[in-house]
Amino acid sequence: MATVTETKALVDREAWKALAAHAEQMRAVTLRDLFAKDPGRGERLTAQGPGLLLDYSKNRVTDETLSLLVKLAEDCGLKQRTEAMFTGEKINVTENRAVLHVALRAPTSEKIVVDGEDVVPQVHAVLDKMAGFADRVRSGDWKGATGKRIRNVVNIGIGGSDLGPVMAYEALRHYSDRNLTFRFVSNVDGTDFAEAVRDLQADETLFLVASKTFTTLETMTNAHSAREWALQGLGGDETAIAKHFVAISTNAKEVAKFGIDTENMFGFWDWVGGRYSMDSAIGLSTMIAIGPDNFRAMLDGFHSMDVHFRTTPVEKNLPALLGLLTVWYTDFFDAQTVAILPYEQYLKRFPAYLQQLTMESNGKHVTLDGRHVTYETGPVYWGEPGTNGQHSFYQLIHQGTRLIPCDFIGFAKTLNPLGRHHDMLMANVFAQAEALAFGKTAEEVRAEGVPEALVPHKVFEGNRPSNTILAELLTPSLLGQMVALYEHAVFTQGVVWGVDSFDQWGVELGKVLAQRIIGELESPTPPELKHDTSTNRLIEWYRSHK
Ligand code: G6Q
Repeated sequence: MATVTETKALVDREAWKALAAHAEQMRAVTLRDLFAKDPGRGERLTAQGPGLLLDYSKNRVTDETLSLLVKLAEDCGLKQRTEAMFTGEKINVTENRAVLHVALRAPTSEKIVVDGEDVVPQVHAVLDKMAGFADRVRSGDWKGATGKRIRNVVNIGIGGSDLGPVMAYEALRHYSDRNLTFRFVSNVDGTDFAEAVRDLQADETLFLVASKTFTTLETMTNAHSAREWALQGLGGDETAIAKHFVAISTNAKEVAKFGIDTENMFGFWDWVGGRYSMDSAIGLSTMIAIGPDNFRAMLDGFHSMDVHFRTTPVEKNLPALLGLLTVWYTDFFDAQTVAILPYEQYLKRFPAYLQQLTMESNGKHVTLDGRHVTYETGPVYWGEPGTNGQHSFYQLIHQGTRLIPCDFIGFAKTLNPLGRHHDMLMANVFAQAEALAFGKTAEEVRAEGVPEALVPHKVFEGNRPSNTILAELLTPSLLGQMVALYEHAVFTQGVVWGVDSFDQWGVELGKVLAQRIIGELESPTPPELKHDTSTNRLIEWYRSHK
């Protein structure tokens, strides 16, 4: 493990202590008051990114809060840590790796050196290879074993090798080739694979096996089932497989062992974390769907947000502000969750994508130097596209007992203009944020003639914070910006909390235990079970009922 210099504990920092004291005063301050006293607030507390506007005025913050948060970021070394990331330092200390998803979208003019090698030319070589392949599939030039063109593309992967591709495909569906069908298989539950292929013909289907390690249980199990399914559909001809399987991996040896020609392997590097990999070769399904030009536009969008994050002062820096506001509520207002509420149907998988990005990154209880934290770290991220959520869980956000900061995401234009739909959709974005912030007092309710007994039920306390993120139109470039916005917000939080946002040791234990239990479930004779009595009993129940 790389050495970490022990740093001052977060709670001992002056800015942290000042924030804690300031938070006590802020508890009684309402957004109604803040807006009433400051007519310029709605204009002033906004920040403009490359293609995004962040309105953070409906947060329970004052100029003092913001300057203390900025000070905290500075004291925690946000600037230095950002430079360390962008220049390829091994900031993922527990895995001794550089963290260079920013290199995946760096233009050819940039130079980023890792272990003595400039990685930018390597990135572009893979992108060119992907583009060549994507063009061949899209044009019908790439033929299946029976000479038919490919009509279906099935991505097999899980976690970072699935969530990004699914989210991006859904988000950019408008730009996709509608003659191709895309499916995504991730779960080891056989239903996922069975349902994904039930209406597909093997001779028109291409499988992309996406796995950085090429050893992941779920992905390899699904890939082997896909191989059998394809063989069956192709008349058992082993040589036919080459035309129907390609791999996306860093592990050429395992790819070859599986039987995929490494000529048809698209590589990436150990400095790309799974949840930061949708813009690497892991995005091959995205590139086949939307075409290389659109994919490159998406990368340019990512890059523009990278530049914004790296060069803009914290007080005007969208990702930094977003990250710091989450620290504010998580650590000083006991907020446990953040709701992601995109008012854009194409972003329906965006909250699920962000769940991994945020929670796998900052769901940590020790600092870089291994000390147990004495403050809260990563909150739970969740959400659904608007307006659906309004008819289910928004009740709790408006009138429940918990503080749930919300990120509303909306667009000026829709990709599917249809009568008055879009104005209605956007009216709801603005109305929800307004209602959460300002609520409705008992007097206002009474003035409507509501019977006294009902008044408390109809009161909205307000003072519930939200960000509103607006952009003109959902384009590939905009999606890149949006993902990079959250990537760097997560980074900012990780820097303040002093955790390693790039490892994920927490997923290991369950995997190891499952490996042991698989044998016990499959054993023809009753195995000797040495778990706790609950687990033993559950295994016995399963064995006797399966
Ligand atoms: C993400 C994690 C994890 C990973 C999956 C799939 O940051 O590392 O979600 O992406 O476990 O791993 P493979 O790509 O190696 O199959």
